[in-house]
Amino acid sequence: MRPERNAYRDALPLDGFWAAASDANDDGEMRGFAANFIAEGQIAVPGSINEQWAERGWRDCLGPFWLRREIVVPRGAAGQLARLWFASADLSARIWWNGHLLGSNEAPFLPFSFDLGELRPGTTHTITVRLDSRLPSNHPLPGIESADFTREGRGKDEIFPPVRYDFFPYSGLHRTPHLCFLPKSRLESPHIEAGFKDGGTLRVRAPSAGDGRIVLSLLDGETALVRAVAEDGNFDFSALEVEPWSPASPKRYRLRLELKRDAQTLDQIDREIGFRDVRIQHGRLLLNGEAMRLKGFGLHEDFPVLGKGQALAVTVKDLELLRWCGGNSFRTAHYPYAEETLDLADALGLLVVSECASVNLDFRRTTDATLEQHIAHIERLIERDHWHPCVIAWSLTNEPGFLAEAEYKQAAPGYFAELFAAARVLDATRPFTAANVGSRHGLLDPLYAHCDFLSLNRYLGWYEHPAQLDIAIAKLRDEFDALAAAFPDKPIFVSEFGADAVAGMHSSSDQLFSEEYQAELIARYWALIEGHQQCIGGHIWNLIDFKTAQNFRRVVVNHKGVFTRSRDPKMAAWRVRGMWR
Ligand code: GCB
Repeated sequence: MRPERNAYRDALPLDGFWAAASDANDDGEMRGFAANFIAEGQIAVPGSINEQWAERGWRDCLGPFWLRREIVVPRGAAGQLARLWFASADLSARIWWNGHLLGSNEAPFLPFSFDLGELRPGTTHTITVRLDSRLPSNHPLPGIESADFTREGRGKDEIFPPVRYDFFPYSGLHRTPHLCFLPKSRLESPHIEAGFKDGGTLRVRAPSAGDGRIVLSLLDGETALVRAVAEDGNFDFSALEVEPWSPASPKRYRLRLELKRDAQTLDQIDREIGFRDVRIQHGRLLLNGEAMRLKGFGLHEDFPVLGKGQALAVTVKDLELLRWCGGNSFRTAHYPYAEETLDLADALGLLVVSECASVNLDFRRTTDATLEQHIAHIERLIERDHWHPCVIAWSLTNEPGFLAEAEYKQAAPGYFAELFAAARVLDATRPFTAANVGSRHGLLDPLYAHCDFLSLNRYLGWYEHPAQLDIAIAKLRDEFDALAAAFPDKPIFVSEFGADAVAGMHSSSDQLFSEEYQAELIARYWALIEGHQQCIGGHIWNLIDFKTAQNFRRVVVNHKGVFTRSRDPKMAAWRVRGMWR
């Protein structure tokens, strides 16, 4: 559960400079780095290490890297439980406390924590982190091994650093870790479902450690709309007189949970919640009963120097650019974003398709353990984000496959069936989807049977039929019609479409990489999306140019942004603004 600061709990941010060392031979653990290592210099947290130390040869390295810092326990810690909390440690990590292994984490971009017991104020402790971005090839976010390149008949260095996905595999403590101080009798992570059906509905399950009763208050500013007590922490309300949350009016209320014993309050946590209903009905996406069209973008967490390191100013800037274009939604392609991004989306009324870190699932390598891990990551994602009103759907994976049609159709259906079934148990209030790619797997991807709405990543006019927009649009229209006939109740959503454009490159005719062609392709797709009765919208790929691994298809960045990496508009941004506002 994310750190919170109030009269009962506190949290010490662990941002700042961390001592760093490389481990090129991957023998740091053997050499006792967990207890101590000779620092080569300092790395700033939050931040990716790759760009900070590019000059030392760290840019294209996947790790392992070692980071270490000391902390002095503050005076408020007396009598409290200390919990070391990482908002994420990417892409995987092992953590030591004073040289003792606390544990490891292999879920990229998700939080995890370790309970440390009570710490004596004034004592000094050391936190050591070993980061490693070399994920195994049977991970839900599969890594790539040189044997894979050989089998695929490709040069080992064709993509460098070697990854399956089209974003740079930045390593780092990308979000500020915290040392949290919690009351020993305390609340644990609550489950909160706020819906809207004939008024507000609210279901809360608030577990606690230590006895006491749980008091729930629903506050609108200073006014308490509801106040209720439960020994077991279970609450269910309906017909609450609340305003629904929507893009037009993202009204939020404060949900306060308190743990009390007699007249004494032992703990408190607050959440800004919103009441809304999302459902798929008759081929439409309904928000509070009204049909919604999703207009927006796929994004990335990416900025020069910071890499994937969090900076709230960049978060604000990016969501403001999205709104400037007239967008109402985005997908957290291709991994869970920082929790603050969702806080901001809640406040701005933006709709979010939240995606698990899973791209190009490699069914030649998946095992039972892959599926188990994938489900565990989805569980952690849903636990973290389920209470945000902005999250309207879960995307379980992006472009699974990497196989020819026949092999894929054999390996994938069983995996999908179990994945979706397990996910649906975790959240019955939102639709589930996953993004499929092109026509690699024939017209009827087995993925579709499990999706509540179909998410299509389509690059006709770019990777297929380049510079031939008439053919591209006609083919896409045929595909929409065929899918609508095959799945009359499932809305179609174009989860990615776009074209690369190099800012400043112009052409008077259809020319790949020109700003004109990018703008034209987007406008032609949008006309099709808007005009099709079963299409609920689309997300342009991408809002902003983003850095990728090195390969001959990319000039440093993927240029499909309608803004450059420094956030300046290309022609397409103005065109989209004209279309959407
Ligand atoms: C896709 C992927 C995305 C890529 C994009 C592209 O289908 O989902 O990660 O960046 O295509 O530009 O190739």
